[in-house]
Amino acid sequence: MDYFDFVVSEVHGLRIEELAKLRSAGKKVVGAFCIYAPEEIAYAADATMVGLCAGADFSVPDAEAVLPRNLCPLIKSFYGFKINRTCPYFQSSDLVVGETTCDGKKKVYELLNELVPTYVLEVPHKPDTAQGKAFWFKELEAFKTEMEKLTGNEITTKKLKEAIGLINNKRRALKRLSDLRAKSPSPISGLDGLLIDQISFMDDVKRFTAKVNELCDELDQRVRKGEGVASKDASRLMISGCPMAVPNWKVHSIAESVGASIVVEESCVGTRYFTDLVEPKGESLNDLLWAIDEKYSKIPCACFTPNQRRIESITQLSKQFNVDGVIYYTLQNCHDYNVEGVKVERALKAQDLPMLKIETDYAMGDSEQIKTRIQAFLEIIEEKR
Ligand code: BJ8
Repeated sequence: MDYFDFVVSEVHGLRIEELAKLRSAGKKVVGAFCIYAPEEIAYAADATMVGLCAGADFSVPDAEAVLPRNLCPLIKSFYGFKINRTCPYFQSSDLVVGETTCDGKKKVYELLNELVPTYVLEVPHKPDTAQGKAFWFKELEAFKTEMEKLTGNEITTKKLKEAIGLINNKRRALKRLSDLRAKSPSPISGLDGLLIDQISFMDDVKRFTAKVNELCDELDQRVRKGEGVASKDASRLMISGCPMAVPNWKVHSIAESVGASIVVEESCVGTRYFTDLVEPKGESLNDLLWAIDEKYSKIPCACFTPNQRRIESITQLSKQFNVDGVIYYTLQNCHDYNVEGVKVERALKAQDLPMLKIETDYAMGDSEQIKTRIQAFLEIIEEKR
């Protein structure tokens, strides 16, 4: 983990220096908030894509001076970061890519555009349908043109193919790491697993992929020796819900401090990012764009309707990771994930799996209350066993 701990310690230092060097060499940096931003297309134009800061509480008061308070903390956090200019990734971005997922984000991108050029992708809300895919294809084409305009580089078939390979390799490495966490005992803590997923949006892609694979080689050995971070009978939990952007480690650190073992995150900072690869069925530029279309249409974000794919994914993951319970994690005022929790709870009940719903923000004021609730949840799981 030394490499990843080092990256986090230097997340506002060396990585920013690297981005500055790229920019002085004429390359463009594109910031994004959502895994619907098609990285493959940005990289094919020789741009670098980075995730923007959206997981800290300290920027929220600045945002609340402008935005309504009853808005999701993730949105307030990123808007505050741009107002107070404290996110160096924002400050290093030539363009920000937004998307029409939830209403809060969609409207705040209009305000963000007053502060930094913001390009908004229109995401179909029924992405799994033929119409949805056709619509998204047009958006991908438009995004390709936008990236070519920004960088001055033409996106050729060869370039796009290479970029798909680059990002597929990153997703494969993350999936490999995730699969290792399915072992009992899990060879790595949930907090470390989350940290690596978070870093995947900030670090240099090739270097990051190599380091994740190196770590997996080490973890393979730990698994062979039966070594784990938590005891073999620690309750294995899934976290499912809203994404946890850096430095949001609240629920993981609380849950693991009271003896739980978090083994999987059904989240965009987790399985939703790396489960599917872009798998072209042909060699032309159009074939490659359709393959990107296909992959992104499978992301089961709660903003979409209906979203049965997510329920199926949670069911499948609960079996693969042999979980004893699920913490359903939502950010305050996130209607999509809050409402979808009803269906998730029903599906888990049908499997006789307990679920604890935690709705919170980035402040630490409710930490003790969350701790008590998780402890009580672990006792319920213990009794069931
Ligand atoms: S694909 S989950 S990364 S939109 S900002 S929806 S928490 S109210 S982040 Fe997301 Fe893309 Fe979907 Fe994934 Fe709720 Fe807040 Fe909206 Fe949020």
